[in-house]
Amino acid sequence: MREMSGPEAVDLYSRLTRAARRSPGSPALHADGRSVTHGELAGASAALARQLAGWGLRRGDRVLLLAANRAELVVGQLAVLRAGAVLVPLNPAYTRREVAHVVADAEPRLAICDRERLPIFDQLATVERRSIEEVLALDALAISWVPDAPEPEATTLRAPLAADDLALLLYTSGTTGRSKGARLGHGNVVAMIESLHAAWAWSERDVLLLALPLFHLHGLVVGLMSALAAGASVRLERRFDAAATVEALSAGRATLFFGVPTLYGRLVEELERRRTAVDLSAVRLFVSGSAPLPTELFEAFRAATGVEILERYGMTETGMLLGNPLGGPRLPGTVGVPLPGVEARLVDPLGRPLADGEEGEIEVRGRNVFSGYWRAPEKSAASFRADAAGGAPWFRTGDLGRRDPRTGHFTLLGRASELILSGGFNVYPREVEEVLLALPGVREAAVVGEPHPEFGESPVAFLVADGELAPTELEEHCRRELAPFKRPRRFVRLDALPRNALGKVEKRRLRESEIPYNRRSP
Ligand code: MLC
Ligand code: AMP
Repeated sequence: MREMSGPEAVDLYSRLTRAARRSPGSPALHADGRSVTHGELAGASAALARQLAGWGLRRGDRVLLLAANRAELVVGQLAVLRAGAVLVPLNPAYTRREVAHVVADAEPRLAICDRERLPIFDQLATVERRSIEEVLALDALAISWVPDAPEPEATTLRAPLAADDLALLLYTSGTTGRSKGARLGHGNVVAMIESLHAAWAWSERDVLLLALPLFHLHGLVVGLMSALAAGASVRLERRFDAAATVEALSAGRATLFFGVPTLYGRLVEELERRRTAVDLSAVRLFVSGSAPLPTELFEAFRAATGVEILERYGMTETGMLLGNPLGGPRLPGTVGVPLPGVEARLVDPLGRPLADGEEGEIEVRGRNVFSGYWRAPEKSAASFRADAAGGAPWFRTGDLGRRDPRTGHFTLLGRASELILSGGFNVYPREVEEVLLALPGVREAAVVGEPHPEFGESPVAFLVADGELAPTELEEHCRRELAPFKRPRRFVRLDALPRNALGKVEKRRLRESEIPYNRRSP
């Protein structure tokens, strides 16, 4: 991997706007019918960064972003980085309770959101929103699309940043039921981007069709930021529409497409529905990740298009880790080999390295790996393992896998934690259980993932309740407290939860149980 030097080595904003200095007139973003060049994007974000600095935004301040995919959101993200502040992106579908947790934990000084999301900040309790000094609607920001020429370096606004200065605080994981902020420094994100540039041969001629949300690492870093840093361009969609995607791809409007398996499932349905052959040859690479790509889906996509999807594996805490090769064989059911700059190994429960062919937990290290969770020193320490040879510590992914002795490809075998992956979004059983337990009458709750044809997995809730509990009451409660993808697809009422001799709920038995379907009827 080619190492960068100077501010671009560690300053994410400088890296993202390098193309504005080299080829300002080249296309950067197409969104909501508007096309913007790299120069215009840098100019708009520089102007907004000056406004934010004038308002008093300081280096290291956290800024909450709560918005749908749109050009103004990209300007807002870049402006925050340019000002030396920290991006805290959040799902705009989150409920009051979900937003409150992140606000209380990250203590942002500023929030920037879509106009429709303004009311959620009024719904927060005074104590929850005490850190927020201002909430700005994206629609009210005066964004001027004037190319940035006079002030090309981000560092004119502030002292130079170091590699471990925070760039992103991405809320993820939460075996305790509460999501934690993964602290990604400028150096981490630049390393993630450089690794993908090398692995997938990004060039300024690339056009990425991106319909993934910009509040997760996949859409934000793997998609948007990698593209901007390569001097390439992004066709940013508000939401995924299979028919429009097939139209755009077959019309040659993109060279790259990134999706979660759910999107590929919908693309295959659309392609099969059309019956006539569709030429997708303008797209040089289709990538899938964030959740397992079933082998049948890989084969169905190949049958419909002649194209092999490249499956890769990563995490919010680390960026992308393993991937099938760009040039070599893409083996379905595997997530390939370590990406440039990433070291990966398998260990047993005591942390002893395993031989090829043996099953264990995947551990990784590299400049891409985060420094820990926000204000959670114990959780952070527990997620790393010291290196026996005195080298850099290993991050414990919690994912189980095996490496094929012949091909060197890794296969994922499941997770050490109970995380449910629904359409590429994480659902933490504990959070859903806590929400259910807050409803009067619910005595015990256990949430597990069950296979779902479209989303891969979906949550199902097993409940022990006193007296009558109307299904509508449960649904209404979940609608109030949980974003749609976290809501249990069905509720099953039991007299008691299965427990082992130590009193721990046996989730495996629930997952494997033959309990009748009993849709939404506790
Ligand atoms: C939508 N719905 C979901 C859902 N997405 N339900 C469960 N799980 C999901 N993921 C529900 C909606 O609420 C709605 O319910 C119904 O499905 C139809 O909605 P839709 O409008 O068709 O959904 P859509 O907007 O098209 O969303 C589907 C999707 C989205 C696949 C585009 O889920 C998505 O963007 N997933 C990607 C998540 C992601 O980027 N993860 C990356 C994490 S980073 P109803 O009841 O209202 O009809 C990471 C690291 C790495 O993991 O390795 O990349
Ligand atoms: P997140 O916390 O949202 O970053 O999700 C990271 C998790 O997604 C990983 O720990 C994996 O369990 C899962 N994941 C990502 N990519 C893949 C993949 N290609 N196959 C299976 N699981 C994946």
